[in-house]
Amino acid sequence: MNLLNEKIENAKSICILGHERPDGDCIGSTLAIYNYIRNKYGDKKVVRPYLDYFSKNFLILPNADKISNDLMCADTYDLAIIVDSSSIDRLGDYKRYFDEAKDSILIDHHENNTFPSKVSIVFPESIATAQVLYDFLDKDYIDKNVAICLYVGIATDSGVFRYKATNSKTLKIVANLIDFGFNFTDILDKIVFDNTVNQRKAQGIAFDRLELLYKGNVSFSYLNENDLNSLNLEKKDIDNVIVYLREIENIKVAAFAYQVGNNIFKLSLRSKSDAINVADFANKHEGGGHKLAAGCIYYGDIQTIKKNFEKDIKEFIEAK
Ligand SMILES: [Mn+2]
Repeated sequence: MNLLNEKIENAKSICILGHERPDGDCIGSTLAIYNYIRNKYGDKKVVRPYLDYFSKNFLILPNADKISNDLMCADTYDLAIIVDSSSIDRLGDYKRYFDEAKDSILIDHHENNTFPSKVSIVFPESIATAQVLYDFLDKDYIDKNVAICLYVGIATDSGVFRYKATNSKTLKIVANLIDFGFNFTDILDKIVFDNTVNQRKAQGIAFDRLELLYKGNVSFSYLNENDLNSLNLEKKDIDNVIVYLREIENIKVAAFAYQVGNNIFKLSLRSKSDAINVADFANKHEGGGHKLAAGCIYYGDIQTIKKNFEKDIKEFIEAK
């Protein structure tokens, strides 16, 4: 029995935790574990997944309605299982459930993971936490529900099987998962590709402001709070803008800035080259992430931010 299964076996009550603003990998991995424990133990264990608010697209995942955003639950748990989180602050206010749990285990794929769990299972070469998780689940208890959740985790974190860390192992696992017989194209439409009209309008505004910085090496655009308010959108509704900024010819890095406060913007970064590690760049600007996908913070009005970011990214790329 591996460590994950051993810890689940020995715990009567379990909470599952992930990072703030959870993405498809985080939500998929959380629900894969939830459904797996239910398959294996029925109602014999207390299992509570806690995540921050997420896009309603994910509510089609099996038992997504069991995810709680309650920060005030008085219960403590024998075991906290943490997914997809590179450091303790990524849990946000849900950290308290980890602090109060007697035991903990982390499943993740972020390089330089600093999460202080009792046991850490981290495979940075893996495209998704859901891919790491697949190897640690007892195959007898993977059913269609678990398979759908793992599939969504892998599909979303790999940019639907296009990003560089996607490999034959990823696709073999995905082949095993779709053998459970779910409509895997329909799920991708509903979770990844379909947008609301206002999301498309926000993308339109961002495309209109698209600029190339640093001699065409960097694509850059932004949305501010007014844009979001006028379209009745939240931050999570514009997560995919960076995907399109990356899909521009001849660029090395894509950057998308979105306002999170007065003179504060978060920058999503994507690199198209292994030689440019945007996680290293982000670490110097109050952020972090993966080699090819990271995020950080800049201060000032958008014109100042653009100027400073262009100078910083130029220096960073030229130092390589
Ligand atoms: Mn992930």
